[in-house]
Amino acid sequence: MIDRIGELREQAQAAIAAAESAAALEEVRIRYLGRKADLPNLLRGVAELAPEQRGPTGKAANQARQALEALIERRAGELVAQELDERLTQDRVDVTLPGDPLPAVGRLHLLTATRREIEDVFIGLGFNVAEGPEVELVYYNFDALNHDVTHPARDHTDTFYVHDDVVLRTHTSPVQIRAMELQPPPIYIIVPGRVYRRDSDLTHTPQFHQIEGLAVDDDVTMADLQGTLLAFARAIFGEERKVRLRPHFFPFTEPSVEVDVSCFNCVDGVTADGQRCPICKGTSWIEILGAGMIDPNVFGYVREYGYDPERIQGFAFGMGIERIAMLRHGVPDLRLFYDNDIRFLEQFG
Ligand code: 2NM
Repeated sequence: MIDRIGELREQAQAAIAAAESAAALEEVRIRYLGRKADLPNLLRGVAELAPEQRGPTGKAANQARQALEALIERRAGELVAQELDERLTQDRVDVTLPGDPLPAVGRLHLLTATRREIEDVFIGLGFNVAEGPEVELVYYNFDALNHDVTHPARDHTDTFYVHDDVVLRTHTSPVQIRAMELQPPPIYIIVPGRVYRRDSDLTHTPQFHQIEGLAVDDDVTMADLQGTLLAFARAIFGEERKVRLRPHFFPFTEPSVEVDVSCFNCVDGVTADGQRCPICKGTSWIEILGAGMIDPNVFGYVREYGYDPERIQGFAFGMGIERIAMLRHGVPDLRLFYDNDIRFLEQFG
């Protein structure tokens, strides 16, 4: 009998040590110390033993029960501590982090993203990027760009005058005159930047953004202009695009053209759902910029810097960044660029 008690005690000890949860430990307790378990049964059977065996057997069984109860209590304590340990590890909070939600990551404004994409296209074609002043001399903004003294853009109702001979530039072309003063041909530059005109309605803001281009070399022709603009149109509006040049007038170029790109939103002016295309207004063509061959009169203003009107020729072009971005992304209202409405801004960049 005493041997049996020792055996049970050892089995129970091993089971207690192996219990990995409070529930498992409770099962062990019931199995070895519960009402129907072997050890309590043995204790109840002590009365039937021979008198000289009752004392030692009862003592051994009681010791075993007390020892097992103590072991279970200790194991239960270990499990509680272990579980707390795990919870604390899992629920660990970095109290050094800021209490507020992390600030939202910013992004580029659609106009900035568009300007950079256009710049990248022309950089890929060998152009450099030049910048210059927004407050400009009338000489650079108009005179050197072959604007007659009677040209309407010179009017105080069309242009912001700072002084008699100082304006907020109305285009970035003056930077191209400045660039030609600093560098003889060949020159291949694009000029992005803010420009200002006294215009304010649904489709005009007094300040907007342009990118102009200038290429001057011995043998630059209108075909080079056309190929350059075709590469630009395909990079920005899709590889399937065609371009067409229509005659136009600009003071600083002769001949001058307006440039259309084939519509990317429809086939022959009709959209996939049978509507008249809202982008090209059903015409299949979208005007994207103005361009032309530099008028020799413009080179006359920079002759002494190496631009002999008799020997060199070049092309120039200019586009509105707002217009390119609106066409490309279907932006319906120019004012969205300047309202700073996060719901608009978050969609781009
Ligand atoms: C345009 C259209 C046509 C242009 C001309 C020049 C310069 F300085 F070389 F004469 N810069 N940009 C130009 C020509 C700009 O924008 C619609």
